Amino acid sequence: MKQAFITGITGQDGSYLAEFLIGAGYRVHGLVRRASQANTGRIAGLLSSPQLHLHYGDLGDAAGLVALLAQIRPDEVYNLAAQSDVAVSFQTPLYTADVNGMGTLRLLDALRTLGLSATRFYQASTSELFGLTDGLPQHEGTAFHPRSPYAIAKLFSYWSVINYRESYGFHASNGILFNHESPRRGEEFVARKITRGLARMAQGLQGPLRMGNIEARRDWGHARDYVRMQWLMLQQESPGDYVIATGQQYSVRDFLVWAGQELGVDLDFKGSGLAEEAIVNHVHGDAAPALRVGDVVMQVDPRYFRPSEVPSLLGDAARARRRLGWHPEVSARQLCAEMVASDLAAARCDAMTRVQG
Ligand code: NDP
Ligand code: GDR
Repeated sequence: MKQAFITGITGQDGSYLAEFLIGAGYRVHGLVRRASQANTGRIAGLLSSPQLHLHYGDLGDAAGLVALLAQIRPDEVYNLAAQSDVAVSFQTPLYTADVNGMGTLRLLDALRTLGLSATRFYQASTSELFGLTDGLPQHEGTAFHPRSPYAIAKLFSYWSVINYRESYGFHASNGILFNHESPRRGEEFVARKITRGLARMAQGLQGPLRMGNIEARRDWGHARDYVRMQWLMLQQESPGDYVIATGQQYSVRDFLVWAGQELGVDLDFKGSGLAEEAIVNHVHGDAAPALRVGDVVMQVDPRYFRPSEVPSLLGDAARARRRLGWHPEVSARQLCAEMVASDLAAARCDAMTRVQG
């Protein structure tokens, strides 16, 4: 049985990847941080699997990583752990640099010092490396211009992977993934903030969303599609670096409009810049009993603007298509529908509990 080690197994991608690898017959070892409340909700369905083994640890703890890797001797390592919130990285730049940059080096060097150079290594690199670029779409040859402590730390990891490949012959690959979401996405990221927020408003559970730059444009895919590719990269004879994206770009504003439509609510935008609001102009169906024409569902709030923004990301995944035979199966619009349906079901449950309580 092949052994995989996943850091970040409790996160969005880690949970889908663990499901995928267990389904493919792997023994999966996951790194879990000790927390004061359970942080294994996303992998709850896997906890009873005899193929899953969880280990306490942290990317900050080099000695712990060495001990774990010596014990597990994995065939494949997937380094998904990170302080993954770009906005938060401006408030915690040193911590973010340590986890997202040095953390990767700790893992790579643990493999080197243990002589595990045959272990295949996947690094969760990101479209945030591109940051501010002149031309679209972005591809593997596009120059990087990182715009946040998050992205700068990830750039260190990106090059560390290439350096261990070139210096020590590691089978180490970077997946340069564009934004990917799912019903399991963290609630602070914009797509989930919108689907969860509107679903809860529809049930009368919360007031308007406060948001930042709604003109930002992203290339959104589905996390389940993207973890399949992470595995595929490690099955290739040679390592490499791959952009993974849908090739379609939409604005945050578009995503907001779609989420409204999924709930039977059409939105109008009034005002501009810092005074812009989204207002309900038509309600059809019964998915949003608490919303009425004229209700404000979103207000722009300067607190959500970032010190430096990444305005426009659009990926060209031609290399992944050509070499890995990979293509995305879920469109951004379908993704939005799935997320709204999931958040609406949860909001209806919360609303029922509130009424009964
Ligand atoms: P999440 O934020 O959902 O998950 C992050 C994971 O990392 C969690 O399991 C978290 O643990 C863990 N973690 C955080 N800090 C540490 C640490 N110091 N030591 C050990 N584990 C830690 O991220 P995603 O699943 O969305 O993303 C996975 C990876 O892919 C990340 O590296 C992210 O930067 C990168 N990425 C994500 C993209 C996306 O659109 N989702 C796009 C491109 C790259 P806990 O549950 O305890 O918080
Ligand atoms: P991003 O994702 O920064 O691209 O990083 P996020 O969903 O946080 O932001 C996307 C864009 O939306 C704009 N925005 C808002 N963002 C948030 N979170 N909240 C708001 O209220 C809001 N209003 C507007 C942002 O300014 C931004 O332009 C994600 C993470 O998963 C990273 O770990 C990963 O590397 C990249 O995607 C690819």
